[in-house]
Amino acid sequence: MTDYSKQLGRLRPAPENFLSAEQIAQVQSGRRDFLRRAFVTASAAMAGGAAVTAHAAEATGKGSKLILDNPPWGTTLGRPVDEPPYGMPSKYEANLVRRISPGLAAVNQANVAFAPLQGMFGIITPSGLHFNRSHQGWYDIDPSEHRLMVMGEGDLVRNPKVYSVGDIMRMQPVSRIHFIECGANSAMEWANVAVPTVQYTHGMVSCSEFTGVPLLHLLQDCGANLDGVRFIMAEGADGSHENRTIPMSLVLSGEVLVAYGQNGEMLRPENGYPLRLVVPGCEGVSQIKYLRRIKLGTEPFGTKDEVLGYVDQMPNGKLRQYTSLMEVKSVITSPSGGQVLLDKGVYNVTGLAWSGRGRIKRVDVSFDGGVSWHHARIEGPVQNKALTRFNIPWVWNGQVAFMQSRAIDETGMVQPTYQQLRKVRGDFSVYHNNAIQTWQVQESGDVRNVQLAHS
Ligand SMILES: Nc1nc2c(c(=O)[nH]1)N[C@H]1C(S)=C(S)[C@@H](COP(=O)(O)O)O[C@H]1N2
Ligand SMILES: [Mo]
Repeated sequence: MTDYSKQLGRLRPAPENFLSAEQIAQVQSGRRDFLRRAFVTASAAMAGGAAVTAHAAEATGKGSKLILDNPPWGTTLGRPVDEPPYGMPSKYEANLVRRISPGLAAVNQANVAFAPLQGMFGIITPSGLHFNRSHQGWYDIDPSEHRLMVMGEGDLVRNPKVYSVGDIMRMQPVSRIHFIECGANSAMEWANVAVPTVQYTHGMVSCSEFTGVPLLHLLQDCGANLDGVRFIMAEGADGSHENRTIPMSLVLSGEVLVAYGQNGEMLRPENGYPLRLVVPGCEGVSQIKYLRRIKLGTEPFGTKDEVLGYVDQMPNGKLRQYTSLMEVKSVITSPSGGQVLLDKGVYNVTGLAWSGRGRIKRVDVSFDGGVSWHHARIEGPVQNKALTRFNIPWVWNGQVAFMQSRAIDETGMVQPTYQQLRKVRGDFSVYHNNAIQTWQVQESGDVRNVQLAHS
């Protein structure tokens, strides 16, 4: 194998991931001058997802001092182990946060905060960075005052019940890793608005280990006539009273969960505490937060959230309804829009792939805009309907490049190009954009969000 270590490239994160002047001042206070520059550079790089600390230290010309000197943390007593009682990320990571897109102009409550995909590793989204889409703002609901009702049309449910959170937590739980993606993820790209970073192009997807009870168990517990039910309606307790129709076939598969756990602790309030529906593979809007009601029926319910919105306008002017499956998709998360390749050499190109139909089978990566493709290395074990991490080394020769990733799932579905997608869907869509993303690397090393005419 080639030894790439001597030609290792350096990556600068997206501008917004640099620490602000204020934060830099914080870092500087109480530290010796020569240490500070190295730290600021290194921490800024880490906030952007680039592991270049060694280079950052060298760049200041103080690399040897940093390893030879005994710094304050090597000569003093550290902080008490029980402070703070709930741990937080390092203060040097303060810029890796959720953000509202510059491309969206809505009030803050009824908006969406995007996850900073450019700075994450692996497949689990830290709960504090899970994207947050709330139509009416989020709430921190007292779990002792929260109830979930299961009922049905006619005599579909023999014993309609009202459950407390405690009732549900007493049942046999399962824990499963799944992605949640808003149907409107990458919506700006339909109009080729070219928002600057992967946080805004793809940051409405996140992935957690959810713990809860299969909804099927609750229906059985209520004596539901499982053969007679064809659709269920799920409704949230928040001001938007989000409600959606979900096909009974998904519930019967056992995959739909009434979840209370997220990444080993209770759900975060922003993500639906104390109960949310998890509908693996379906668009985010079906995954009702603050879940308060399940109603069983025989026809789709035609709720406000599937009539007024979440429909796809097709080229012939007709509106397509109930398209809730999230198709196979992937994106390179680093290097990505707004980041800068600081010199020629080897980079680890990394990204995420997912499919609402099941597991990811393969991810191909191109550096020439889709002319030639290389198999990326997939990090296993690959989970069902979950984010999947891919990596591939790449030598940047200093010339213009067009980076793309193309995912293929276990059912054989292949992520389409924009040309292929627009041919079927036309130009009026908002939701369900799973097209191949292109990042242009310019000669300067700047990475930009572009769409190519041919792909
Ligand atoms: N009760 C309720 N559930 C909701 C919403 C909401 O506003 N209220 N937003 C929906 C939408 S559009 C999405 S994309 C997902 C987002 O889940 P998250 O905020 O946990 O990322 O929740 C869905 N469930
Ligand atoms: Mo959404």
